[in-house]
Parts: sequence; structure tokens; C-alpha cells
Amino acid sequence: MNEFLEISAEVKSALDAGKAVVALESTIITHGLPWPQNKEIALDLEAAIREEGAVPATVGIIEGKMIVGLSEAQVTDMAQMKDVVKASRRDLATVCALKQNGSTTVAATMIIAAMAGIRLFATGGIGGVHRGAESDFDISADLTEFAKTPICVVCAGAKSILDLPKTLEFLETQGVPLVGFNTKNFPAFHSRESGLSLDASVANAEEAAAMLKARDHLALGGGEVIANPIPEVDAIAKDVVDQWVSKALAMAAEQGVTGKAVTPFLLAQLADISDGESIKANLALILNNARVAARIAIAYCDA
Ligand code: PSU
Ligand code: MN
Repeated sequence: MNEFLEISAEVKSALDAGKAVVALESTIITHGLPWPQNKEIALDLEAAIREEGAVPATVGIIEGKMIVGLSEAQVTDMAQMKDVVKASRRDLATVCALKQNGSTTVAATMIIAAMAGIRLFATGGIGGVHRGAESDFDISADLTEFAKTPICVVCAGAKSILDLPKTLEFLETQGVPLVGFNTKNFPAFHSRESGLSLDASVANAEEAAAMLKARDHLALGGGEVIANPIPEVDAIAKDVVDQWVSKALAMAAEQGVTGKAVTPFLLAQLADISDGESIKANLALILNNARVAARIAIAYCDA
């Protein structure tokens, strides 16, 4: 085991026993949601995964140690940290070597969870190709990670702050399976449908697990994205979200926000503009994703 990796006793014994484990990211805690909802949801997600019969493993970096299975105290600390680095693939070595605190993006969580031997990961929304990427080249490192690291990410699609058609094209180019969970329409995070169709879907956790087993067997490398729409009761109409997003994008342009600050800035603007509605939807969909990921993890272990 490498000197920077620390797996909690609970997660380690679950993995050793071949039990279902679901990884969770921490950038959503530090840069995606405000205090105190960030802490509450982080702990609620873990509880939901346990309730389904799987073991949660929240991933984060504390003083240079990549931890798989943060404790409640560590999650609580992280939720209030001010100086924490938003760490993606390129940041891992500096954060570890300099003994910094880092929250892990989807890409970094995949890397660390895969080191531990975890196959399933639940999040809210994935990073993607940003609008205007044809001039500023802003494409999330999440997208290239899906092609490299063997983890299945259950998400509610991607936020429409992104360029969704380009995001789907990019995933196709990278050979990443993008599979709808009981849908053939790519979900747009707050809304159940983006209007973009998917070529593949699975009907339930068993079919999803069979797809993962086939992927293992074929040894194609890389991971998979399962797109699970927000529950109907929590969904927000697409035209309402579109209005929020236009305002948020205009603010980002006005303030000249660039680089890794773009996604957190847009998320905070959305929360503000929607008067917390975007956060409510966010909490509902991520909980739903955690439950689905747990069911898939269990079906995968049983298959
Ligand atoms: N999208 C969301 N909520 C989030 C993120 C994305 O709807 O919290 C976070 C995830 O951690 C994701 C990261 O991996 O932002 C992507 O950042 P970037 O666009 O800088 O790659
Ligand atoms: Mn970016």
C-alpha cells in the first residue's frame, strides 16, 4: 500500500470481505454546497448507503494523507475548512507532498477509490465541457478520468452551466459508456431531461451490475457513467433552470472567473439566484444517486 493512502478500518474490512462499498467525493462538501448543508448532506449520504446495506467511503485528503472513509469528525472538519485545496488528478502529488488538506473532485475521488479497490462511486453532477470551451479550452479533468480509471460513477447527469452536447461528444470520443438509469434521455441535474438522447440504458441495478461485469470481463479499461435522473417530485422545470444559468454565466463573465474557480463560482451563484432552490434539488438528487449506487454495488457483489 502506498504511504499516502489510508483506508478506514470499516472500509477495509468490507472490501476484504467482498462487501459492497460506495465512494463519495469531498469537493461537493468544500466547494459545492454551503455550510451547514454540506455537512448534513455528507452524513445523510453515508446513512442512506448504510440503509441500503452497503458501506460508504467518503474520500478526502487530510494533512497529505488520502483517506478512504473519512470519519464523522473529519467530514465535519472538512465542511468548515477555509484553506482546503480543490484537488483533481494534477493536484494530488503537491497536496500529499506538502501535507495539505484537499477535497477530492470526481476525478481525484475515482483515482483514490480505485487504489483502494472500490468499484462504485456516487456523486451529484459530473464536471464537463464548459460553454465557450471552443475558445477557452475549459474541459473538466473528470472527463478524461472516466476513460482511465475503473470506477462506475452514478450521477444525475451534468448541470446546464456546462455545454451538454459537447460533454456527450467528448465522452463518446473517449470511449466512456454513458448509460441512462431507466431513461434514454440524458438528465440535466436539476431537470429530468436535457433533450439529448442516450444510446444505452439499463432498467435496474441488476442490469447495471451485469454491464459492469461485462466491462471487467472485456478489460476495456476506464470507468463508466450511469446517469440517474432527479426524482420527479424534486425536479425543476428546464426553462426555470435555464434562466438561473444565464444569470450565473453572465456574473462569471463579468467578474472574469477562470480555471478551477469556475465550477464553484457558478454553483454558488446558482444557489444565490435560485434562493436556495438549486441546493434543495441538489440534496435530493445526490441522496437518490447514493441509494442507486449502493444497490448497484450490492448487485455487482452478488453477480
Ligand atoms: N458539478 C456539480 N457539483 C459539484 C461539482 C461539479 O454539479 O460539486 C464538483 C465535482 O467535484 C466535480 C468538480 O468533479 O466540481 C469539477 O470541477 P472542474 O469543472 O473544475 O473540473
Ligand atoms: Mn475547468
